[in-house]
Amino acid sequence: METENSLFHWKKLEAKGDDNGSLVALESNLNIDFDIKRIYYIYGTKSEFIRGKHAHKNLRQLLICVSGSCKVLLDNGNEKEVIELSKPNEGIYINDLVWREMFDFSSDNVLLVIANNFYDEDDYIRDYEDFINLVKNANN
Ligand code: T46
Repeated sequence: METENSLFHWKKLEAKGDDNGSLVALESNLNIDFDIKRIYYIYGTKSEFIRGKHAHKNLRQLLICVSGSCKVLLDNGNEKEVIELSKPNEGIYINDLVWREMFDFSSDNVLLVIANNFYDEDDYIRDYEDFINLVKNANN
């Protein structure tokens, strides 16, 4: 499935292999549409815990559940959608100014994130009202 909207863009990743196993390779500006500056992964999140709860001012990321599953709520201040990530050969690109919350983590979940920028706490919008005000200003 290829979906592109203002909340996210589905990315199907080509897996090499057969019934014996699979391999997915991710390469800057080839099958990843930016220069990869940072890779991190999230694991061991309790199923009742909600991660994220923030947006970014300037960051593009690809989220892939390489093990297990989790749900992601995406909110651009005008519309919201919940999607489930559960396949290691597909992911979602998320742009800046999209509020995200990750929840319903399976016990075996490993969420891999590939980012086009280094970690910068100043890039985070952690207050929902601030986020809505920034979206309004960006649209004016
Ligand atoms: C995002 C979602 C999908 C670092 O030191 N370096 C890093 O690169 C990151 C991402 C985090 N950290 C530190 C900051 C906190 O002390 O790791 C701790 C946990 O980070 P945070 O609570 O921001 O993690 P999540 O799971 O709520 O959000 C993360 C990313 O921060 C965020 O950019 O879009 O995953």
